[in-house]
Amino acid sequence: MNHVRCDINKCTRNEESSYYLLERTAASKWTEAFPIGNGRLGGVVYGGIQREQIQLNEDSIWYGGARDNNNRSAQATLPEIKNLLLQGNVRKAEKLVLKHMTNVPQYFNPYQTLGNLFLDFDSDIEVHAINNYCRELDLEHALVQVNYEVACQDKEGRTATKAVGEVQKDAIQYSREIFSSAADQVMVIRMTTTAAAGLTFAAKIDRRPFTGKIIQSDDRQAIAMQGQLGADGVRYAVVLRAVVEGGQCQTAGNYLDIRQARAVTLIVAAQTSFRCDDAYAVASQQAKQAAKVPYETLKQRHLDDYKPLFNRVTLDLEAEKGSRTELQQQIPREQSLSTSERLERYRQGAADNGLEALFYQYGRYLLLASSRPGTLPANLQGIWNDSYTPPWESDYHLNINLQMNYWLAETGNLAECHMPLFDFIERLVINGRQTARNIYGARGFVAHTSSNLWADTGIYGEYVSANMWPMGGAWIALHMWEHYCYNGSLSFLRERAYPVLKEASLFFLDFLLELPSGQLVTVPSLSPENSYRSEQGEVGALCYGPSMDSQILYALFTACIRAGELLKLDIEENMEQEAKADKHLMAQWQQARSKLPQPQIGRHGQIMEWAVDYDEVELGHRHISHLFALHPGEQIIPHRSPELGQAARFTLQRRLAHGGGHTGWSQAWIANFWSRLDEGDQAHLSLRNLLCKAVHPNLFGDHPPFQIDANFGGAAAIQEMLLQSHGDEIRLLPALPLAWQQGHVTGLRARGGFTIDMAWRAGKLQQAQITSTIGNPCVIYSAVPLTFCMDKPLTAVAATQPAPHTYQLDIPLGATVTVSLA
Ligand code: FUC
Repeated sequence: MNHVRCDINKCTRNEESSYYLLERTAASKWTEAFPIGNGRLGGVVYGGIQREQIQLNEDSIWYGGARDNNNRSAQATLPEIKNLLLQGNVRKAEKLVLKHMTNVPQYFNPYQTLGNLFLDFDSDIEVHAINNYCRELDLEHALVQVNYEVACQDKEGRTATKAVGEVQKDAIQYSREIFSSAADQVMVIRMTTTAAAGLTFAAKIDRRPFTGKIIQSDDRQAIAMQGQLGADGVRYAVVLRAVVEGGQCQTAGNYLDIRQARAVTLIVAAQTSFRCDDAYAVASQQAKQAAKVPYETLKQRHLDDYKPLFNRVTLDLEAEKGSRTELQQQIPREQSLSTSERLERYRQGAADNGLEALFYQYGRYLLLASSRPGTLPANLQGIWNDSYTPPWESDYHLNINLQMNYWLAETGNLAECHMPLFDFIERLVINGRQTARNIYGARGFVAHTSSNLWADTGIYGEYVSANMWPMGGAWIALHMWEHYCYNGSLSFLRERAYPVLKEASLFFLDFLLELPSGQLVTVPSLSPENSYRSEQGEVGALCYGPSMDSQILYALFTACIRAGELLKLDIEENMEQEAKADKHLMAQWQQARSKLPQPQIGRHGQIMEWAVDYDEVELGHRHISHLFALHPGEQIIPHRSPELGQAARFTLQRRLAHGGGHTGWSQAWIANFWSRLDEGDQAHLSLRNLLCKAVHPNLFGDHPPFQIDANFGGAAAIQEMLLQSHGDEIRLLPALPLAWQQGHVTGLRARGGFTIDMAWRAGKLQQAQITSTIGNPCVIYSAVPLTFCMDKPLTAVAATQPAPHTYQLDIPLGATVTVSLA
């Protein structure tokens, strides 16, 4: 370090934020680094002192081009496969499926990292000279801050050492602030120091060993990397532009060479040919535009965009007086435990309700950072991936993972974040029509277990016990119905949800096979990734009529029927030809639904996973697909069908007793199941297990390895513990665990069009405020008596009681009703 004059200057901080991840050392590995994103353009920030590394992602960086993945020999072989399965000849059927239905091509091409941004600082700071290092991911502002100070040397060249938190008067302070802006579609890295001319560094972007062509801008203030992801893959460009205050910047070889600056703003822009013809032109234009805008304005535009979305929901799981968690909450931020220390203490058995609330808000943060209108949906890793060959290609898995990514969106008041999924589903419909026709000779659309950038719908790869599953499209289509249930938009239902639901249903009206018993079943299919032992002693996964399929179809036909009823009302007077034809579909949906196998209780007392009460091969299997009816479905509502509720409870216990829940997402789903069974303490235990065993130091979910579904599914479970609204009734605090004795939540949304705030104390509802956003009647289920009061004019609200424990009240659009215990 040079001798420089140091000013006393406190680290620049944002106004205090309640939700943050904090560390006191730079990340030494990717899963310690902090993720940022604007839905499309993401980064994982390490916070190094000599070298800063930001690993970069752009959501359309997928290797290779579109492929026809429909095995053309499928249709001819399908009747034989069906017969074999009906006769219990599983092994032979699986061999035929491998050759004739799947395996074209043998594997997917992956979603990949965009590369790395490296900043190599021109200084030789000794480690002991660094003080007060702090790296923070502030969820309320969606930015990473890195702050540290460097002790000045005395005349003999010695640097002063001092205690943590102690501010040295003549220390030099360094600050970095990094965010990815949805408003300006760029990543912004701001660096400042209190030393005059204190920032000298070289910046480069690489993609080793696949680094593209590096080009320099004419004004020598920017470099860019351009390349293509395989011969027919997308072409990409990533641009790095510097705005330097009080120093110089020029391009030098592959670097931006920045010298003696007081402050520097770096702008990163990236585009691919998936969205624009000339990725370089668009990215460099975006970077140039942003570079003209003062840093504070860029930051303000980012905050104006982000904060209103994030702040819609607050969650405080206050600790009891005097508990260790409460003490932790009172500690000033400077001295508070780092996130990894908190996690470690939690793992040792300490309570930390604040950490659980943080995990909830981290889920919402990650959804905002990986899924915004106009982007691709969040894949297996959201948008964050540092590899060229990530696990499962970091694809879209439609047999639980992609769905789980969006369980949080509606109740968590981030319905906009659901939109990329709907755009994607509409692309699935286009490809899925071809697949339905080519593979099955059926109408409508079908999608299987996995998909990718190109929204492929065929049966991919060699792993038959996962991929020969034609239900991905039907399940994911239900998300569009769910979106309608929350916002009540008939135009969304008519123009977007209904066409998709209808086409999903058309496929099954053709594909379902009628058994001699009269039941309609799917075949060939499977219960995701689990296998069974047949009566003939064969072990396999393929079968007819797995329970999950029937349950998904029950939900699909129900959604179609309800959508049909709603839209008929809406369009009756002027019914067009197509709508008239759909009238006939109503009858077909009703009939098909009535012939689906219902959830059945097997010989162990469990919900049966298959149409036959087979033995499971892996009793603790991570998928618990046959409880779809409990969650996210609503066919099993325990207080309405207690026997099925009990069987569902037993199914979970049996899975867990045999080691179930060993992956992050599986544990998250289990927490949701327990919530639907009103088992708050069990749900909380699952959440604890998730945080203890299945998160990385940066709280990324761990499958292992990193998979983001556990973040979203775990956060969804937290809100499911606090509020449920399936089965046409709202339930307040249905699965509150003992550990959350008091707390409050604001801004959660319920189906039917309500926004709900709640406060509770001593484990009991203190007050809830329900605001109507549509004007629908509000039905509340509560085992304890409730009273209701309207805000304007302040009047008691009379509620009818259509059924035991059920209250129905009219809340005018925009009005708020306060609910209290009677
Ligand atoms: C499903 C799961 C696996 C993994 C993969 C991406 O198929 O069975 O555990 O999560 O998706």
